[in-house]
Amino acid sequence: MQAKELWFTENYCPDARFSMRVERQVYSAKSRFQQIDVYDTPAFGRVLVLDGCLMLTEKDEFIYHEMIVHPAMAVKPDIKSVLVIGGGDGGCIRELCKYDSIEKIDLCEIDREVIKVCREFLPQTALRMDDIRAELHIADGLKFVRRQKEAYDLIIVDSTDPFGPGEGLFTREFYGNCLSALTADGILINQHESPYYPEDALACQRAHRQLHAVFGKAFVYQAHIPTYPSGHWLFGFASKSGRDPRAFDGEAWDALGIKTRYYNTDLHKGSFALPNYVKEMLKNAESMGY
Ligand code: AG3
Repeated sequence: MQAKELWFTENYCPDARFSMRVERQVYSAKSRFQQIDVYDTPAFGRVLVLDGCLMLTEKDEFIYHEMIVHPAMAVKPDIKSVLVIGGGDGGCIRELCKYDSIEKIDLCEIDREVIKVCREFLPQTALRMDDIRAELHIADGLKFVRRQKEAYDLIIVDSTDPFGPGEGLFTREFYGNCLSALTADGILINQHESPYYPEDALACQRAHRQLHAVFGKAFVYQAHIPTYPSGHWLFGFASKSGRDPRAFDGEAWDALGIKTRYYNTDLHKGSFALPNYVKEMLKNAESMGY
């Protein structure tokens, strides 16, 4: 008899799922906040799953982490202090550490177990977590950011979906506190969910509506991430000055010589060009009531 195959499946909506074959389960435990699983898979390498949702895979995490960090850095090269909310896997820290100009990176992760597990099983993302500029805070991002005033040039919200521990990180109150925590020309980037499946699209609209209301202007850009729902993922860009992220000095960024596998300055410009249905969705969100 053949050995039984093991598969991980994420449910995208009641009628669509995504599966990958699992070679072995590396870790599985419930923390105070969520179920944490790590699997080895032939198609995507080692993967991290929180509460049944795929957070990252070794094969394609570079796309997400490059796209959540580099566009903001290219728009505002003088960023010195950064706050990452969530991101306990260290992927954002790794990309931020490519800039010598960054002086301080605070990471605020609610679940210390995520950091522990990623340090042990996902060195590919966690490897710069001990960089001298990085300081890890085990705290609720919602509360942490409330106490900060004009402290950060860049805030990156690297959260889970807006259910469970990440829920508060999509609210108007949170974005308002981020606005006060930013310096004069500071930038907020958030993972903005997918526009495709209905529930994700609604999360996307809510996030955009709140960001737009709080910052007065909010831009959205996209990336193709094979292992996230629908493969089409959005990011939000909002800044205190309302600057347009499509206006930036690409040559200056190229001159830094930073090595990336997905991001480049042509792609930067293109990533803000959105499909019509997404544009419409976001426009409708801006005029939705509160
Ligand atoms: N944070 C965004 C993950 C969202 C994926 N959602 C899903 N699979 N339903 C990823 C954290 C990586 N640093």
